[in-house]
Amino acid sequence: MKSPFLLSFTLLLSACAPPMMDRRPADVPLIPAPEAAPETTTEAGRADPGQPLANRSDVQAFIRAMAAEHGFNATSLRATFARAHSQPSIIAAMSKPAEGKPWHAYRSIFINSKRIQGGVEFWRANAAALARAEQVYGVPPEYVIAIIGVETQYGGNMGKYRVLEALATLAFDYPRRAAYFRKELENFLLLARAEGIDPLAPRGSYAGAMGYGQFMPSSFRSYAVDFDGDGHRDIWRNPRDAIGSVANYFRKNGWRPGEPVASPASISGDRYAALVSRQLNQPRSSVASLRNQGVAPRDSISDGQSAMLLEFQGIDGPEYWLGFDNFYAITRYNRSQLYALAVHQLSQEIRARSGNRPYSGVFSSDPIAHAD
Ligand SMILES: [Ca+2]
Repeated sequence: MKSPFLLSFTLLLSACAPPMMDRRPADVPLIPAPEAAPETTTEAGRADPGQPLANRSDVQAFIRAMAAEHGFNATSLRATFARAHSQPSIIAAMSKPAEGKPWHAYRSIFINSKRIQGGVEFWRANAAALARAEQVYGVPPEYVIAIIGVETQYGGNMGKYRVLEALATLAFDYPRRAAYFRKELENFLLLARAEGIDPLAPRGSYAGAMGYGQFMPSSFRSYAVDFDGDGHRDIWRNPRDAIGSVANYFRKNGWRPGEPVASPASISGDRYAALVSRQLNQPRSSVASLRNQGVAPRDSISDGQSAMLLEFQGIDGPEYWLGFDNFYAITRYNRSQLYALAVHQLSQEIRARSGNRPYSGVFSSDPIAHAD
């Protein structure tokens, strides 16, 4: 696992840090933490959208560091930053007030006929690459598809910001996450050089997430693969590379081939309430021990499977689910139980609509209403 993730996860657990911005779905901002008071900035560090980034002393210091540490040509980097500007709209987007959606509202954004149909079509169009990704990485097609569907509507919404400007804006004009985004900017310049891309060309989200699966630059460098062997890792225009990269990300972050993801749960007695897992932890109880405490999967799941009890706010009250190790693996992609359940349910809908058998015999026994 790459270090920014470890760092961010540690910060998340400390409960005082902002949420991870890495793979936020483009159309559903996760909840930004309340804004900290802006730290004092140097004269040169103040946002001035009219001024090219290359004119600022903090950017010039960054360029010198990139030249010293990574052998970049400072003159050409200055020329690049001379054509880039800090974007106040990005700071505004990062500073939106916190807004949490209950599960039933979150769900309807992703589990609807448009997103399901898009997934069916994406599967049809990319069947060979998806099948090969399952062979190589052990991740079933519907989960790779659901991730790409939730993140970017199958590539339809990959973000309109220049990645360089998004990362530089947050590295130099957003003090509370400056260190993280400075590192991502560094990773971005390194990947652009390695791939032979003009750093001004790639587009992404306002937080610098890129391509079909919305990879941050550090994720790109750790997990992106050239899945069609053409010599380029192109997660922006090449769905085959995007598919291989998402599957590789999962495999490297704990996906267990052949194991289930989640199951609706039945509850009885009064011991279940204390068992609800509200943190993003690896499941630690066995299905057998949960069963002894009044919590049972509605799908057929082996007693030895590790599980955690999850509670979601449905329209008619709480819904209970068991999440397994692969549910936890999905939260490595985006640190949210809502996100992981949306990916799981969307994947099952896509598989069902594609006329394929359910994965591992695990399929929600509950009819799922479609909110369109
Ligand atoms: Ca390729």
